[in-house]
Amino acid sequence: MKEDFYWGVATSAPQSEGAAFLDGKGASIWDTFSAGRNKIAGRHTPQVSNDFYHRYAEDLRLMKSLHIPNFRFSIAWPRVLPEGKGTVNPKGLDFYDRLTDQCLENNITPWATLYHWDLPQALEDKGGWTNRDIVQWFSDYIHLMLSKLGDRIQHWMVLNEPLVFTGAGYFLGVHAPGRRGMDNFLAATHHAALAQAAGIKIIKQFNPQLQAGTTFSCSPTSPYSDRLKDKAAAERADALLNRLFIEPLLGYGYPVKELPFLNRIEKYLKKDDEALLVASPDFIGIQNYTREVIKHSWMTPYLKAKPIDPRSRRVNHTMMNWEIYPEGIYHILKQFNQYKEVNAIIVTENGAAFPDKVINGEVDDLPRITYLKSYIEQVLKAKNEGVKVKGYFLWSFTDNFEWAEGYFPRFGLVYIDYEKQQRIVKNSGKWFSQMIQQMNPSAKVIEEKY
Ligand code: IFM
Repeated sequence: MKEDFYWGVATSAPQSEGAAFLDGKGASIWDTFSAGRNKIAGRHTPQVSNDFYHRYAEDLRLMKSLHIPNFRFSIAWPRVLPEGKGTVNPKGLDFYDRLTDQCLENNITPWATLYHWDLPQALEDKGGWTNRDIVQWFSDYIHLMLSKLGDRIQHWMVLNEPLVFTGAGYFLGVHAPGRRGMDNFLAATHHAALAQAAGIKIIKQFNPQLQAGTTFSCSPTSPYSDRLKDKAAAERADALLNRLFIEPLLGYGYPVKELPFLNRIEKYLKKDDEALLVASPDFIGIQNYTREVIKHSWMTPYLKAKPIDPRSRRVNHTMMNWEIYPEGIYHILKQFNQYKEVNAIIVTENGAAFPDKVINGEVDDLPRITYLKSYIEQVLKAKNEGVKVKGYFLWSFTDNFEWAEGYFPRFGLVYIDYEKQQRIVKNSGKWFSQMIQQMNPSAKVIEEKY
């Protein structure tokens, strides 16, 4: 990693682009899922969102005016391969070509995520992540994108938060594709773990100079009480939330000791899989928003552990009902830093949703500034203590489609008036811009004036 510290903002294709059925794009599982009844709050859909597909040039100029030097976006697999494999959509490829060039023209470094949950529906119809063939389909798609953009995009992330798309999408059924049950979850988990390793290897084989990474959702877990049962429950939750995907990648295998139900994954294992699960990423992305306070629970199948709601604990929380706990990002950075195989950590997401209001053309979002300031301080504290954290990307640049919660939660530095497709830089956007100008190129402790 060349720079001292990468400051940036993050977003994703299915949450921002809109243009869901334009210019030859195929349907994604989120297009299908959101068409179902009672799946998404307010019956919202990602069809138009903030129309980034048409407004990317304007948005990148705004980003430049805020002096944001790095932009993490994702590529919509069904936009470039409408059926997930086979025939390529030239208009889809052309969009990412133009987006990349526009980033570079604005002096913004593009960081690309290859999979941010928008699986082509045509592949879900063949079993999606539960079908082992997905490792090959995904590998072919990665080759295609590298051959198109590998000359200009240096930083690549293979998967976005695999635990969330397998857990919410294939076990709980609350995210697309809406499937449930342990068998679906274990199959999807194993194939996603194979795909993350394959992706990293493909990027490095294509060009060893490229930086290959992948991202993980993570939340430190604290026991609800000093009881041994609660402590053991918190450890199990930690294995599920924080270790399930990184440990096989680094060669430790799945955390079966803490999570015996993972033994059933053997059903999907083939000869050589132990080696196929392992790769050497140049960096890992961690995505932290909160912590989980965990209590033993006989009623919760498999895990026997449950998170205790922040409201009942009477602690500050965001609109997502996630506890505001800045020390959590420090602890989780320390935890991931302990893996000796990890060379560099980037905070590829952190941010907060609050009920923003436009008053006299302004969005005075002080709670978000307070949240960001306290979290960033903890990131820099970890860095100053020697944690290999090399960057911080804020989620998100603009308000966007927040999955099953629709457009209600707003995470952006830039407010979107969806009706008029108008952009208003929130006070947090101005704050973040000033802060990174002061900090770049080297990360120091945030000065008091912020
Ligand atoms: O919006 C999501 C993103 O897609 C993945 N990480 C968490 C964000 C906030 O929920």
